[in-house]
Amino acid sequence: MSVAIHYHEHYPVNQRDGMRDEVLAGFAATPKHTSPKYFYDARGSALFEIICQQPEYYPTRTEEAILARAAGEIAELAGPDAPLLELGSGASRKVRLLLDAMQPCRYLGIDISRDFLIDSTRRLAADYPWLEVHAACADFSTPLQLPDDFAKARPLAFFPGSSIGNFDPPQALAFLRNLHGLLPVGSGLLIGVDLIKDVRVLEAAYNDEAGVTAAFNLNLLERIRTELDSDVNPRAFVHHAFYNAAAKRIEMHLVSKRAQTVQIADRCFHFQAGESLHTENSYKYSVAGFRQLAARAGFGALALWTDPNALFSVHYLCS
Ligand code: AVI
Repeated sequence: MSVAIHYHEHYPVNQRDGMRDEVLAGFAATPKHTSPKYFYDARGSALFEIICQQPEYYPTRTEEAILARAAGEIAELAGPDAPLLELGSGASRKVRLLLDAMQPCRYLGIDISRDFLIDSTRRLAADYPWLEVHAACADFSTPLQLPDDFAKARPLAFFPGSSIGNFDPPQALAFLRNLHGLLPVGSGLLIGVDLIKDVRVLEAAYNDEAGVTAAFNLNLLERIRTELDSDVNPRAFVHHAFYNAAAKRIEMHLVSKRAQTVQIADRCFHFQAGESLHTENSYKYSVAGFRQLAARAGFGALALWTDPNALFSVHYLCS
């Protein structure tokens, strides 16, 4: 079957230059850090999908169960003519629950990982022949622009997986404000948000037995090595993830096994033994805490669903 996908290139940034400059700045900073968006090359995106299937990583299956239960109500709240837009669409599996319930005429998937986006929108277009499928390769942590068909209607924006938690609170607020400005009045935002819970459950989710999260974290160094002309050796670092209760976040780090100097694009960076590169934060919220943040961005709370163990929340916000 032939499928029509409309590709949008709103963000003609030179991605490799942007990554090099940001990685160099992060390695030069104290403490050393990198942006989690650089996890998602093709291998990183594939590893993330495997993380989502690990028994310890509860967010994916919990959010899917919530969406399966709430899909009918969500479709009613969105209304019959709402196009669907998905931020950070990844493998676009959860969105199928919404497509089945809403039967929208148009879908736009936005993701930073181009090949992954193309694959997943192709699969959607093949499985939903009645759906007009659009794809935009973009970094949704920078200002976005919607294609006309979406900007003129009142879309339902879907931001699943608690990806909002990978922004620091000021960035999360800026992102939500930007999204609020982008969505026409009367649009909805359906957003998955991971909840604060027992530290053992949280830490197990980021330290799975099979070592997939460790491979995902270390793949960042492999990406730097191959894409940025670097001699960094991923085997000289170890994965470390823990819950920082004061900051309400899981922190992921790559800890240097020994004193070493790493070269990236003609610059040298020294690591002491035990020194870490901070690669990700994953903030956890209370329902009230997240509603406050959303309200500061201009969103009203319309509906909320959680699971029986209060592990995860899905908020329906209105702009
Ligand atoms: C994409 N994001 C919401 C995941 C999270 O849980 O913060 C990324 C992740 N990092 C390690 N495991 C999963």
